[in-house]
Amino acid sequence: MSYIRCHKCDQHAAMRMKHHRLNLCADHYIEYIQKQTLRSIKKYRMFAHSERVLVAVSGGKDSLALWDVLLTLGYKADGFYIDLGIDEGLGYSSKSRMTAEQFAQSKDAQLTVVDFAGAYGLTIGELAKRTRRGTDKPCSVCGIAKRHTMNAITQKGGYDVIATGHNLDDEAAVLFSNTLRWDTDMMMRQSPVLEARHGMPRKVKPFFRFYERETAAYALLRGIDYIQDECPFAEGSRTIELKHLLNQLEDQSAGAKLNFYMNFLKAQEQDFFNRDKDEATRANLNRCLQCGQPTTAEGLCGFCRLLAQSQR
Ligand code: Q46
Ligand code: ZN
Ligand code: ZN
Repeated sequence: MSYIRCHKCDQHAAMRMKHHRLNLCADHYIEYIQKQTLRSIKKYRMFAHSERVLVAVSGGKDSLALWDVLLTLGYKADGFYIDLGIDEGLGYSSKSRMTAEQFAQSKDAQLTVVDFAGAYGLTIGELAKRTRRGTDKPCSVCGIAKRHTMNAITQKGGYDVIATGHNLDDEAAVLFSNTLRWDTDMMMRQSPVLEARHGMPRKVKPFFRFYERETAAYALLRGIDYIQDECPFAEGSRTIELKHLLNQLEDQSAGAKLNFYMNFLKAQEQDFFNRDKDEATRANLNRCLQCGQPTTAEGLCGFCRLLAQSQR
């Protein structure tokens, strides 16, 4: 019987990557993902083995796979999970929290869990309703709250860097959205590494070169138990629409997404965008009077304003 063979050994190929013209068996695929992650970390100087990394964990495949790879590569990686209290429908937050906790336990790794409602006295949904920012979806409030909480935990725990599981599909969709609007300010800031500045920690995305199906395959082949459901509010989002369009392009031309994003990074390196202007904007950041985090606003940062509004 003929079957597709691994390019490195004679075993049955568990994963086919058309864009790289590479087929690998389970063991070689796992090794490939780990080595490529290490390569990205080193090439983009994301962090060193001596530094403490905080992995933002959602309970999904990308963040758990990333945590698994970092631990396997010997990095000092702890996890961080925010329980947003999104329990509409199938109990998304409860399920994802349990999944993250079980993974941490199985690896004997440290996971910090922040119960948003416990910390701030209301769930994300309630915060959105009270501040009238998103009556049907709390996403804009959720983004602000997650960023704020993540920065706070990084500072409190003395971490050097935050690592998130964003993959190529995520990054290409953001780039596509920014390009459709020609939002050059946002495009200038999109990068696998955002350096620490003005009190904000360094943020890195070690999986930025992997397709979503590649991180999913890694999680499956490593036997990682992850939550497959998306947050119920993600349904019908603009990002998902853009991902579908990019998938259509990819179907017609293998590697389209990778080229789109990697050539963008190349253009950035060649100073396609004016960095001086971005530096000037960032140099003028203020400190929030309530929490001390950097903000473009005068007085309170976006998050502290939300909290203040919710208490009125
Ligand atoms: S922003 Fe919106 Fe996500 Fe928050 S409410 Fe859910 S879908 S989790 S990435
Ligand atoms: Zn092999
Ligand atoms: Zn603040």
